Amino acid sequence: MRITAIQLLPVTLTMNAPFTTSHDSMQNRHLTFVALTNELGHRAIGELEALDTPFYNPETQFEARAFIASYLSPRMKDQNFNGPQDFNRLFQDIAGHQMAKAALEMPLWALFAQAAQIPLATYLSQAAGCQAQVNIPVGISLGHTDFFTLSQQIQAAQVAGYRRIKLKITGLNDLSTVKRLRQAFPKTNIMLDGNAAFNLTDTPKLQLLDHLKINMLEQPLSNTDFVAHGRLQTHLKTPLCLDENIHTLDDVQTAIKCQSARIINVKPARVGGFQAALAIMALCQQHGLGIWIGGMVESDLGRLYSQTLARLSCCTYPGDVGPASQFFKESFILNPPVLKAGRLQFEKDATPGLPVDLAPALHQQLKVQPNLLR
Ligand code: OSB
Ligand code: MG
Repeated sequence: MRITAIQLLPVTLTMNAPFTTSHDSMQNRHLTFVALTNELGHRAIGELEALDTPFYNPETQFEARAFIASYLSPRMKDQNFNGPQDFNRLFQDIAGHQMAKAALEMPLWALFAQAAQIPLATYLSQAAGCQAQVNIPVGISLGHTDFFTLSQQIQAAQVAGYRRIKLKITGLNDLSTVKRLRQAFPKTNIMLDGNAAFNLTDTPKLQLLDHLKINMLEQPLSNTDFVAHGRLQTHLKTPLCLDENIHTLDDVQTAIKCQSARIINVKPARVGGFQAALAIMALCQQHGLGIWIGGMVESDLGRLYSQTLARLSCCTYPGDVGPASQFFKESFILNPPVLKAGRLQFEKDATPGLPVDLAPALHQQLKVQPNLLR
């Protein structure tokens, strides 16, 4: 397969409400659609998931967009791909830039699935050696805010049927809010995401969580520290989950060696795409680590990729892959999967590739968008 055209389309989405973590507060979501066309005229559209700020990971939306335009796209031009795995062979010498790579790699998988005349979910499940499910339980990630607002949001999430609720915590002060929320919602499946807000000296305070039946604590400590997470886990019954630490398969090996976590949040964008995500999921399975698919506040179009990955039966927890309407009013596709009683519903697999009906405005914009490979 040859990629004959690559188009980049920057978009800005207005958030329903700011999404706040310990790293930053997102007011608008800047994204870049990456449309790949092959010699058969098939098109698949990926999305660059880097944030505006370099706090969650080193890439930023504006720099990664420029990197795709100046470096990755020209190198992709006229290359022959025998399978989606050829992507990583072509780019293996480039250190890092996982989100930029993923924006090109994931739609390439969709094009190969289309060429093979099978749905992307089936194509991925064959590569992974597990089943693609027709509907999946999902969780929701609630941004940091006050007790009263969170109480209302948790109630609404329960009405929608979400299977677990992730609360963002930004420091020790938030532990008392978590305690109050646990009292108000004694039965709710709650997990916490620290987004690197804590350090090891907080261990005695974090032990409070062991009494609050918290499902897991995601990334409490620094973005790069595997040893400290391993130490913290020896003092906590609450299982730790890693997010920011994991950029590569090697990072998962390190986490296993240091016993830094019992669960891995797999985000295909953060690890450079589907091939790396599948390798990480296989390694987690081998070592008995839990797996779930995380989100990057994607548009409904970009979210389709993480939602498709989350259909694989090797995922052991509900992911942050619910409808993007949680964040935005704008919609780029006409047929996003819908949530019914906390389960995301997918079409009975029929259409090859990643079946998307583009919203007319996006369709129109791609007609006038410059082709980087011209
Ligand atoms: O830490 O999981 C995170 C969003 C942006 C950056 C980091 C994180 C998040 C989320 C994802 O919590 C929420 C979602 O997309 O549903
Ligand atoms: Mg996280």
